[in-house]
Amino acid sequence: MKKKFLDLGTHPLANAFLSKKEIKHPKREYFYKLSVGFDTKSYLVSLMRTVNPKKQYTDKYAHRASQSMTMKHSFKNIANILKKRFKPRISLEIGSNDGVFIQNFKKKKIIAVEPCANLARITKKRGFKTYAKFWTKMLAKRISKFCKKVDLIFSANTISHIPDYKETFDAIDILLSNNGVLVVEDPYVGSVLKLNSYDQFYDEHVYVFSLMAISNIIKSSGLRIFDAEEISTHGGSMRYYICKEQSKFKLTKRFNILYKKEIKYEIDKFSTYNSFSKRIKKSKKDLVNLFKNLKRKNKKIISYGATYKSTTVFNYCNIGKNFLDYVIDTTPNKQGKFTPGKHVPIISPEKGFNITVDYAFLGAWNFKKEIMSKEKNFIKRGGKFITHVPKARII
Ligand code: DWN
Repeated sequence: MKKKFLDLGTHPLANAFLSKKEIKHPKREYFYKLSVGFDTKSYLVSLMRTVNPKKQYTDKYAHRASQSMTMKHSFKNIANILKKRFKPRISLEIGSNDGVFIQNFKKKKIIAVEPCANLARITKKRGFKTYAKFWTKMLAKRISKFCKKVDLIFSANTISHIPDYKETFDAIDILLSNNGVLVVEDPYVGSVLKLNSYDQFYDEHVYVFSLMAISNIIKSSGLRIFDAEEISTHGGSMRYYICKEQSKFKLTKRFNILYKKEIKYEIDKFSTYNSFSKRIKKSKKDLVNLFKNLKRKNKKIISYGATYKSTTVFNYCNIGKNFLDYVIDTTPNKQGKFTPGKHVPIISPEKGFNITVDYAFLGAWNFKKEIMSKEKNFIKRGGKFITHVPKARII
């Protein structure tokens, strides 16, 4: 039974950055109720209601995974590890975005699946076989006509975005070879609980997985987890190594250690999520008070990184032009647009990150290390960063 534990109010689509034209018709902006629940049987954490993927994954999709060095290095590293460990004859990526993972494979050795046409065009142009489709059993059957089976399926920050997980994993079972491996990485519920990072919840993040929950939901597709590792990307993620029920792979030691950790932290108890919800209410109050105090001192505050995550923070805490002068972001197709719901202008760092800025909220807090090392001059001249994870504070 799914029990609601967090109500974040009414939100726009996290990816719905508005153009100058769209901003003139604010009434046309789509809003939905964002609340999160816990399933007492499967232990799955998920949105209480989902948005139609056709509204979200269009040919205007804004996120470019290659906009961060951290992710480029992370995907290069895991690609080499997987090629070495599993020696796949042929691989496939579900949710290939702008090709930041598949670019580490020979073109003939990997197939890309990416429903957002603007992104699929990028990898097609680079010579990769790309299906601009949603991942379904029908697509898996179509691809199996082209290459029979695949030995490695990789999917980062995608499977958690697909409402029908039964369809997703059944489709994987169709295409994966008997001793093939599915590697999934997604934001980890253990990290969300530890960091109070409620901004991992938005329309695209239908699920925030745990080892326990994934193990439960893949069973009916004839799949099982045999290995797992916690990774630091995207604010704390988990990488799941999954195979067919009858496959040769044995449970690894690190899987058992991580599974025991989930039992210790009561990932399977509703009360864990109730206490999280109380911490989030306090986090909101503390962040708004921090902004109010800085504005009382006439400080100039911007946000660093027009992230989908910060769409949740700003619309939950009612942070907009009342506190922020603008948002800076390196992604060209976000510059000149306005943030979803709060309509704060987004400009390039070249234009906006200058000596007039006193404080920068870390919208892209998951890249804190990369950002702090990049912005040494800002810090040296007395500029300060603000974050909300794990607590609202000035860094
Ligand atoms: O799951 C998802 C993750 C992978 O990407 C998608 N549903 C949507 C998206 O979420 P996000 O926008 O919260 O992801 P990021 O990768 O945290 O976004 C970082 C943003 O910050 C990008 O727009 C690029 C920008 N950025 C910047 O302006 N300066 C990033 C860095 C590192 C920088 O130095």
